[in-house]
Amino acid sequence: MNELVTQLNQYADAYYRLDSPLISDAEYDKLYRDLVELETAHPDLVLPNSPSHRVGGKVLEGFSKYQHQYPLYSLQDAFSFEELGAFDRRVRKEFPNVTYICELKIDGLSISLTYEAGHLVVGATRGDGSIGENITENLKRVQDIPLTLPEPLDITVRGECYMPKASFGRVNQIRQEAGEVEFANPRNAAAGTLRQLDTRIVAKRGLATFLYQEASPTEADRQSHVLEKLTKLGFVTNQDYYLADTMEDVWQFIEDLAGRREALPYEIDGVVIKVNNLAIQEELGFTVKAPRWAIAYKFPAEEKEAEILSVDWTVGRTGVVTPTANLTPIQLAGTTVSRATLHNVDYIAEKDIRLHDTVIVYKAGDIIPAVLSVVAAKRKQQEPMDIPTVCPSCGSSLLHYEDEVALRCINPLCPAQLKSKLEHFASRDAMNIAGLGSSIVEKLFSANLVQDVADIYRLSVEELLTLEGFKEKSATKLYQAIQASKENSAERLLVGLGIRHVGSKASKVLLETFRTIPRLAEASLEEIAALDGVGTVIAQSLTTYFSSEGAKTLVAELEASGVTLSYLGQVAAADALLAGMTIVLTGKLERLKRSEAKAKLESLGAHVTGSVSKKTDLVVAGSDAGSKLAKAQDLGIEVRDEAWLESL
Ligand code: 0OW
Repeated sequence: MNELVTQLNQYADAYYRLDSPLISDAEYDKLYRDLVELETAHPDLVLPNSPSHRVGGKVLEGFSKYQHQYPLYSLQDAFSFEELGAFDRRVRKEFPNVTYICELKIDGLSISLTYEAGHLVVGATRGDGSIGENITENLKRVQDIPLTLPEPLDITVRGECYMPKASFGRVNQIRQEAGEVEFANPRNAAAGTLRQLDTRIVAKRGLATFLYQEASPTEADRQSHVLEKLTKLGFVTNQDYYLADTMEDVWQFIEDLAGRREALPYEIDGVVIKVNNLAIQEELGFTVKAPRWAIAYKFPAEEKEAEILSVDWTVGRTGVVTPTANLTPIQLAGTTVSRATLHNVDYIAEKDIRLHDTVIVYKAGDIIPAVLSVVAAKRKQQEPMDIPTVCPSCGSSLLHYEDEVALRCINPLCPAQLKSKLEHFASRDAMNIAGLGSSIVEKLFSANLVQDVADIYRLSVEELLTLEGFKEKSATKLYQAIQASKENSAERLLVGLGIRHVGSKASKVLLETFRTIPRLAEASLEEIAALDGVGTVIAQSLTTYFSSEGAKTLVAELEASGVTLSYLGQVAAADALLAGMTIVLTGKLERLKRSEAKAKLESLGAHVTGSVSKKTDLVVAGSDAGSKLAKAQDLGIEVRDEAWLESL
């Protein structure tokens, strides 16, 4: 067995990692069959690095959540040499002799691999950077990911999982013949594949990886040595990197790369420029979201011509009126595009964009397409675009402040704004009120049952029953979802208030520090700005918001309705065992009291709630557990028992 496993892994490595097969597929299959014969005869002797772990089907119920031991960061973006220059000046101010490593920015999705004693134990997606999904079984079917390392190391590594262009072509060919929707691009194909619950599908999709980081502590002194170390450990690293002394060198590499990008066997969307010296990386540190020692240069997006057929003006949550052009349909970056944003009135004026103009449209990354410029030579319409003077939603006059590019409706009772505010308040990353989406908000609003978010908590089942389409069951369900949302930890409420620049990351940091909304409301600008990764823009936005009468009233009303205004999560260290996990306790516990069990889970950073839902990450079930356990099993949620809880 040892001999066969060593041989087969060597052949697989040569085939998948080094792209240079040593034997024919038939010879490989013959050896593989011999191994499977032995393993079937002696199942207790199967080796951990046997290739047989990579095949065979497991159809999972769902993916359990995985708490990353080391957070995964995103990257600042740059779209021009000037922006790279600004980044370089910031870094060089502190470290004049800094040098960079330029790595191709693989257009796949981030993965994290954790090995214990040299065996792969967890493979996970990035998720939100601290909680991802456990997709170990799928990643074992990515042939170039080693199941075991040449040394018995405990190590966590990060990289990009992607679909090579050749695999992408083949996969879409098969989908087309099967009458299935084709993937728009290799990135979506890779993401869709790793989301597959049937692992056999993953094995056939020909995914690959490039590893680029050792997340656990490393003895390496520079990024280029990290890549060498990862290669020695059997990982695939991208050797098409470049060491640059100056940003001019970096730009030279980028221009050279732009010329050979199409010829690469995989898609890239830019270049990741990192300070090569790891000690300097350590000094520069991170913002809330991204390292200060790296930047991603993104190649300009693909562009196409189209005609503007008409323009829609929509009022958003903050009262900003946004113009969107309806276009003659075009193919752009693999998708059909028939709408593109015109950004704002200043942009329209600046570019002199008119109705029926032929315009250049581009799509940068995953953001929605935008109109870039007018093809003057094809101009038909002489009249400039007519800009609305009154709000399309409430008819009040629109304002265009000097220092702002946007047209604004400032009517605090503007229906469009109030509706968007309500939708945002109930959305997934905010109060997460299931069932309170745009259509229900529309009905509540036109029935004059709600004006602002506090009204949501005054709704009764009887009132909900008056809405068209609501029956006893659905009205009660929505009512309960609203009531349950009062239990949310206050950072969700803070997100729900829709304060500009205050998203879920900032909300978490703010409430971990200030603990309650009222305390945050009275915090000074300096106190808030002093928080790591928060800064003055967010601080200014918060102090302005909380000083307004409307905010004071709203917070008081929410408090009166019994909405939680305090941070419930223990300030458990980010790497606490259960940090960020939503857990439900059910059934009778033999040895622990329910309150003790709840306190223990919370001390490990968990958020314990009363009802099982899609948001639940884990259920701890004692004896005689009833409907909640059944629901957890239906939803494929991980279930643990009391003994597990005691073992923590
Ligand atoms: N896509 C890539 C790539 C790379 C990480 C390390 C800390 C922050 C960024 O090829 N070569 N190197 C890094 O370095 N990240 C990459 O991709 C990132 C991951 C998440 C967002 C980007 O895609």
